[in-house]
Amino acid sequence: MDNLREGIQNHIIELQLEIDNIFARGRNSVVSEVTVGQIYGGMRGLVALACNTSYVDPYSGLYIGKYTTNEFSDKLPEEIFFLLSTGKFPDKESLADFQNDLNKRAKVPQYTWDVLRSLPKDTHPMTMLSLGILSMENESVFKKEYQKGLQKADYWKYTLEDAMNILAKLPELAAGIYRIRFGDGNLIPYDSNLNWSGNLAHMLGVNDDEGFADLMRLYLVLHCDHEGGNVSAFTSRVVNSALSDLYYAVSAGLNGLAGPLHGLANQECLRFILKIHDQLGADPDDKELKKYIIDTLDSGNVIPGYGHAVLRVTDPRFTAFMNFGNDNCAGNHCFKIAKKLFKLVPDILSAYKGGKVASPWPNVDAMSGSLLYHYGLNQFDFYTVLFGVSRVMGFCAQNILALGLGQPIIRPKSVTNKWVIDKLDEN
Ligand code: NMX
Ligand code: MLT
Repeated sequence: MDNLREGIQNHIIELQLEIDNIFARGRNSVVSEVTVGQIYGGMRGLVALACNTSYVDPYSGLYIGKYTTNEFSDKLPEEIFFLLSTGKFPDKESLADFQNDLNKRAKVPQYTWDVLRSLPKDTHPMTMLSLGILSMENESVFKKEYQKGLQKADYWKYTLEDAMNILAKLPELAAGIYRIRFGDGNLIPYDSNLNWSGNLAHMLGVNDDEGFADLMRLYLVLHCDHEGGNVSAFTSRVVNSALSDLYYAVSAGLNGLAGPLHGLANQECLRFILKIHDQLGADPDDKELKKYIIDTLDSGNVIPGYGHAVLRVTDPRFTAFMNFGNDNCAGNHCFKIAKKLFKLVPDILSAYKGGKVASPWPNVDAMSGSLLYHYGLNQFDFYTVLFGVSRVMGFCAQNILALGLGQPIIRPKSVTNKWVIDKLDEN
């Protein structure tokens, strides 16, 4: 992985130069302000972080570097990790070198399997993923080097080592979780002739179809990163900013991803679709489906897979999944219901309670489950694990770059109501 390390090193130098120039133009310049609404409203829309792995434009969606979602969605996840962390796609040789390195590190230690097999049978797969990674924390190269006395400028290099060790093990870990939790517990061996996503598809043992392997590739590409302020990436970065190593930081990020307003929405979407199927049949008419959606809202529930804290258009990742579905799963009943929901939900959400929903459009989670279901991966409790495997690439890249740039511990200031009242009185 020499080329990856060198690519990151060069990227850190470029980014540092940009930051130096920004600081030269005015370290104390005001570029954003905070409203009372934002202080009490989850800081949505507040610009208070820099993240150079990816950027989410409210109207055109996810960019990695200069590439739009459409421009990178045909790549391999390994190429995406390279892009996230170096700002460039790898050439052939760098890709092969990176993949070889992943192969060498792919084996999950026996003690992790022992931990996972000792859990209650109905443990959520996201708990197993987070715990599986945390169980390996003792392997952290960063931690060992830090204890020996590591220079700050080298933090990122050993964090990269940890990232490689974690990323390499994710296909085996995730597939093993699936087979322990939903199968007979026998693990399918890793195949070093396959790439990262190909191995995951193979070791799940669900489907040998090439379409499924391609869906895994697309899935792991599309969920990789979504700038720095989302719950899981931000959590991971905050934890790592205390110099808790990447095992702690990744596990923490995954714990955030496990919430139904974030990554768990993908399992909730399929649950929602299956309920519609059970109650209204495979081909509900628009009128009854509209009523179902409105009843769901009136009973105080969200429509999973719709809305976003940043996006204000249909998520291009949703569109990429829908295009895949049109090409590969057009006749599937879940896919058809997901498409009907796309036709109806935005108008309903736009009009709901005077338009209080900021974005009525589908996000990444609205379609992905139907595609997995089509290929026989129908245990929807597992879906967020796949989201997590992909999103760990973003956590790793964000933390490596932040450490490379010498970013300090994250510690924003909180205030009391009294402070806000006094401030308002002053104005
Ligand atoms: N269904 C019903 N109500 C919604 C929805 C939705 N899909 N989206 C937003 N709202 C409500 C929201 O609950 C809030 O209501 P209240 O004032 O009563 O608390 C109101 O609209 C305003 O919220 P927004 O400002 O539009 O959205 P916010 O930025 O707070 O939250 C989400 C963003 C993504 C958490 C929210 O849209 C949501 O809960 N969506 C459904 C869950 C989901 O799909 N999450 C996945 C996001 C992507 N990911 O993978 O992480
Ligand atoms: C996403 O992938 O949509 C998220 O991580 C949620 C977000 O960006 O807020």
